Amino acid sequence: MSEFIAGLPKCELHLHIEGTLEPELKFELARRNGIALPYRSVEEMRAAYDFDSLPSFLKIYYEGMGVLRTEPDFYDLAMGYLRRAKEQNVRYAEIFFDPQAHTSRGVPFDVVIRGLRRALIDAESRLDVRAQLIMCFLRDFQAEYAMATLLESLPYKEWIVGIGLDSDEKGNPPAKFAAVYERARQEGYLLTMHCDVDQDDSVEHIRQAVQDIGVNRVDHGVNILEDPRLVDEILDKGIGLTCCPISNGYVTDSMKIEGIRKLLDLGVRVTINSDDPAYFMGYVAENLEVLNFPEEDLRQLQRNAFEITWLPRHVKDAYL
Ligand code: ES4
Ligand code: ZN
Repeated sequence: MSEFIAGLPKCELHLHIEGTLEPELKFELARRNGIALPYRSVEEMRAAYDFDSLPSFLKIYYEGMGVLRTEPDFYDLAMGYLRRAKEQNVRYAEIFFDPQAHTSRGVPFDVVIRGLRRALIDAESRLDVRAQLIMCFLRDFQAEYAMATLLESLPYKEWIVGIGLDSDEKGNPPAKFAAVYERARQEGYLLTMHCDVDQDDSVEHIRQAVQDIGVNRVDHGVNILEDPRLVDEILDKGIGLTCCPISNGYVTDSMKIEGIRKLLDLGVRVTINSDDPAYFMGYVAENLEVLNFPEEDLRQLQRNAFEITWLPRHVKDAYL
């Protein structure tokens, strides 16, 4: 790890908390909850992480989170991530969570959010790492279930800064969730969504997200380069992209570093993030490392990240 990257004050905006579940904690939670795992060791578990596409990754990701059952489980998950964030000099994070990945298997919404929220509060006072939560809907479930989840979240609105959309994108375009996004906007949530790399209709999905839904950010979104007019539009609107090179390398044939380079050169507010670090074996510092960019570019990537955070202007300015 370069000293420069280690020392750089960092900000992470594309991080699935369930994707930070390291094998060691998975074993600990399984033991605590009396769940049998089909692996005998951390090494065996990691050896099963042989995904090469989004669906093959998602299968292991959803199976893995079955050990998360109680409020302390979610606390330990988030606290584990925030401790690592501290070690990497991450000063601020916006953290995705997937409530439906838990409610769909019988874990109540309030168990999930109370555990995560308590970790965020403790991390701020004990570690001086600040974070906010973004609630993601699973796009391969029906829009009605997303809407019901949105309504279920309203009593906890003060603890959630915005919404996102993730999981399997094939056949699940942004338009499917137009009504959910409209209601979320009315409730005061900020809006982002995944437009994963190299999907069947990547550019059309980015267009829907930006023009029809009116998102504030796009998660991934590197394929926007295929449509220069859309690039101009996000430049005008100041929309940021949260890119994840190591993740790209797992779910497609490339980390898309050339594309990230091009977006940066065009002045797009591109940022570097880790996505699912426990599965892709790299936190944010490792993702910055693989780029091999000059120091000034790495500084610019962090300026972009703090600039597009969903923090009040004066708080943002204190980081910049
Ligand atoms: C994800 Cl890499 C990726 N893509 C879509 N949804 C996700 N949820 C967690 N990781
Ligand atoms: Zn993601």
